[in-house]
Amino acid sequence: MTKEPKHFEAAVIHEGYDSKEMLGSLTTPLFQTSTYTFDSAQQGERRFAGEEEGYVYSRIGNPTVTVLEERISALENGERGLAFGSGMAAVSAVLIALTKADDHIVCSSGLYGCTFGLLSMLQEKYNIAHDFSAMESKEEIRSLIKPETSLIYVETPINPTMKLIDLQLVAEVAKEYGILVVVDNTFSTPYLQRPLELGCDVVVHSATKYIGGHGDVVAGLVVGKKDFLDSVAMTTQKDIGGIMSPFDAWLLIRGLKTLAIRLDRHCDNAEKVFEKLRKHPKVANAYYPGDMRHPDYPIKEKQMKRGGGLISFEIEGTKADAQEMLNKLSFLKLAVSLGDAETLIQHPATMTHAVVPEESRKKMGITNQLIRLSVGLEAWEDIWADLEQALDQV
Ligand code: LCS
Repeated sequence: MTKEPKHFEAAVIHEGYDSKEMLGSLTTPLFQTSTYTFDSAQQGERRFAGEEEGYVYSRIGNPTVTVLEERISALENGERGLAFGSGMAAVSAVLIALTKADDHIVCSSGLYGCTFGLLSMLQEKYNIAHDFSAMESKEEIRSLIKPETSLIYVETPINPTMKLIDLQLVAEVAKEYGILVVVDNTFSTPYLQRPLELGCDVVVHSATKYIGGHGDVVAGLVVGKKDFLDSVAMTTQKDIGGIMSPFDAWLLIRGLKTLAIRLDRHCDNAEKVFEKLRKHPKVANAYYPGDMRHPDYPIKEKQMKRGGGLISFEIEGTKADAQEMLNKLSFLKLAVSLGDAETLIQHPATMTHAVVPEESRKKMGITNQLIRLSVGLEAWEDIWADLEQALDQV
């Protein structure tokens, strides 16, 4: 870009791409290529030695993917972005890059099921231990930090309990110890929350969700300081190789253009549906960070533009009642994933967080009656009508 766009709504459309460099093509061309030709053997040598800029092989870089990486980096206000083949590829590339055998990680007391699974695997294979923390005060976090603690890993809002973590508070403690804070910003996207601006060091995304927004891609993104991302690019990205395909990058560039307007609609709908849901007699508890009664509402006010598109709620009754309610839905889709145009609803204890042992699930607040709702872009009245008729039948 010759002139930087000022607003987020312009950046999601323009950042990282200049049509003048691409024969005037309005949309980003799809470079569906695995490799790149060299003009001479010497040029190939210079490119591999890093003495000359240019593409060499698509596991190490691809022009379509580069546009997405530059765009997400600008949106998160980072220095560099990297794209991966899934959110878990992004999370694992960062965690493996930042740890060595016998290290220790402090993490939020609630994590996506496969992130929990990855931490368990790191513990088993490399003795990288972890402790969960509610992160409600600096003292509590400090009490868990050991000499071998190499990072703090935070999800906020936490999947699926919708609890929030004060990112500035966590970043301040991490600075005292010279360790990094990694934040999974999947639920908020940079439109609603920008962890790097609050002092955190690395942001990871499952771009499968709101960033793609259309349920057609599985992808991951990482943003942070150039030095760290350069090292990830040349180690856990290049050598483990969980990269994003050019076509998926192309789809994400397209999806990102409408991120702001989609999220505004997701939030509008979630606010409306939540107000109805929390008053329904079959709903025992309902959790939405945009609700003033949510215990973490002050944190939402501090760091999130709006409450997001996800709600979780507990059915009055048992696991069987929760499953019964899901079976009674007529057009709302019973599926994992989130952030799509379609409203998606799922049962965390037996689906997204089934890999988490029951004891740990209980500590995280994932009961058998808990249901997670990703409020879609349909008319909220239609979403509520379907939920209401299903609840009425429980
Ligand atoms: N981080 C969070 C917060 C997630 O919710 C997910 C996936 C991931 C990372 C991993 O991303 P993936 O590799 O799937 O792109 N969450 C899912 C969920 O809640 N339902 O289905 C997948």
